[in-house]
Amino acid sequence: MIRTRETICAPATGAGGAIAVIRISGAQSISITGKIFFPSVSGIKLDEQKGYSIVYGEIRSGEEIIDDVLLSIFKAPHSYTGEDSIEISCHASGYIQQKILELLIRNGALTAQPGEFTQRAFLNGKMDLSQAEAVADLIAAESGKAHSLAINQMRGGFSDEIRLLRADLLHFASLIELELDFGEDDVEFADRKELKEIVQKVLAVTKGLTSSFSIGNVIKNGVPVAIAGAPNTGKSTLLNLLLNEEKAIVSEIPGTTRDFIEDTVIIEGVQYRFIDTAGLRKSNDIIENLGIKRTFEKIDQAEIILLVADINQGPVILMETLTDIRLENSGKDKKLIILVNKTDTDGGSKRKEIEGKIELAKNESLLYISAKTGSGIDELKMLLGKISGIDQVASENVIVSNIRHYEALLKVTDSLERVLSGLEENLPEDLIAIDVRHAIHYLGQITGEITTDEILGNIFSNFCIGK
Ligand SMILES: Nc1nc2c(ncn2[C@@H]2O[C@H](COP(=O)(O)OP(=O)(O)OP(=O)(O)O)[C@@H](O)[C@H]2O)c(=O)[nH]1
Ligand SMILES: [Mg+2]
Repeated sequence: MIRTRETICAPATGAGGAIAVIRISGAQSISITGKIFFPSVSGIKLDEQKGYSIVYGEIRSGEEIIDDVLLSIFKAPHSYTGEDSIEISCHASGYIQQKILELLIRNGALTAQPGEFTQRAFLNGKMDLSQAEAVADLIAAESGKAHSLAINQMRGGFSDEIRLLRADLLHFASLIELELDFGEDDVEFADRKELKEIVQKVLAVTKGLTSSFSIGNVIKNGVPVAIAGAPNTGKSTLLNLLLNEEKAIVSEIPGTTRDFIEDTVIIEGVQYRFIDTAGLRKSNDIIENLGIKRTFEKIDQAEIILLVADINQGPVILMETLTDIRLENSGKDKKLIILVNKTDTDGGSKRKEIEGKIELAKNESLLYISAKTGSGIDELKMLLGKISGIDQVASENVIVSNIRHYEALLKVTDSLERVLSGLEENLPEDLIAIDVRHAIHYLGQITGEITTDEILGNIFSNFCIGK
């Protein structure tokens, strides 16, 4: 059930810090707060305050002084939710916050559900649904790129794009439905060529958007990079170097890493998820074999594979491992970076043996590195940025990063492809009109022009309390 009349309250800040903010929103915000707040300048009345004003005073529970606080007052519709709202800035003690919330509730406010403030902002037309979702992404953003993606979406970049498409399709629908009204007379108001052009134009955009999802998804969740290779080649040493932390155990005993080890790090504004795996070899050890099985699973889930080899093993062994990985990768076309490691142990002769012996496919690159000294690691970081494709993403590009939007756009594309083939096969207008209506419907789901309580419930229940 979506509630809209009640006045709600919740802490808006997380644990830690000196000051906490408690938020109240709804028609009774000011009167409820007025019952527990005592201004330091007597005679000040909360309900006479203008929006955007700040009042200093005490929160009291009967005779007991709970805290010295500042109230920020917002008047409908000029607030985040569009309703009258108050933010109480108090000291960040858990006791104080609990006490203030209790007092608010005792005076008629209800505890806010996760995302309820943002849900109200949406219901009151302060933002559309995709903008509301971007608020959650913004809070969760861990890297510069994820942040700019969320900010762009929150400011309506994505919504504008969707609205333009929807307007084009509504225009299309009006043309074709006009014909329907005159169905008997067999008139054709709409020029078929023009109709086709509209659909082709919209299709091109929706296809572009859906294909941007793979990049949007990795920007949001981090680019998964598997570190694989034969035992003892220096995979864990490389992981530790990239993370700048002694995360994985390193030893000269082959088969040290058995289970995979995973952690994230941000390089040049992009989040990567590096996954160190068990060394690949034929083994009779049950546990090691389980680890190797997991290595293949991790390779499967990765966008990029770092294949680590020991320069001292020479080209023959390197080709063998490479062949195995290529076999695993066939048909998947993941990007592969071959890292010939331990170059610090080579005077140059080993490198000469390898150079020119390995033919690289188009999705493959090769670098000489030393995980011990760090040589070649800057080149590796640059290469990662380049081949993940994220470097090329300009901040003004509209990119889909939300799976709900992605799924809706797939349905739009599907419907439009049916429209196009309908036009080509000269199907009757009423059949074509149905698919156009579907496409419009799914576009409307993204921005929330069309929505259900269930969709809203799913979206906002994933928010944090107080947002
Ligand atoms: N000289 C040199 N030694 C290295 C380098 N990288 C790793 N080593 C050494 O190689 C040995 C194996 O390193 P690890 O990082 O444990 O290798 P691994 O690939 O994770 O090995 P497994 O987990 O057993 O598959 C250790 O003794 C490391 O100190 C390097 O660049 N140069
Ligand atoms: Mg290891």
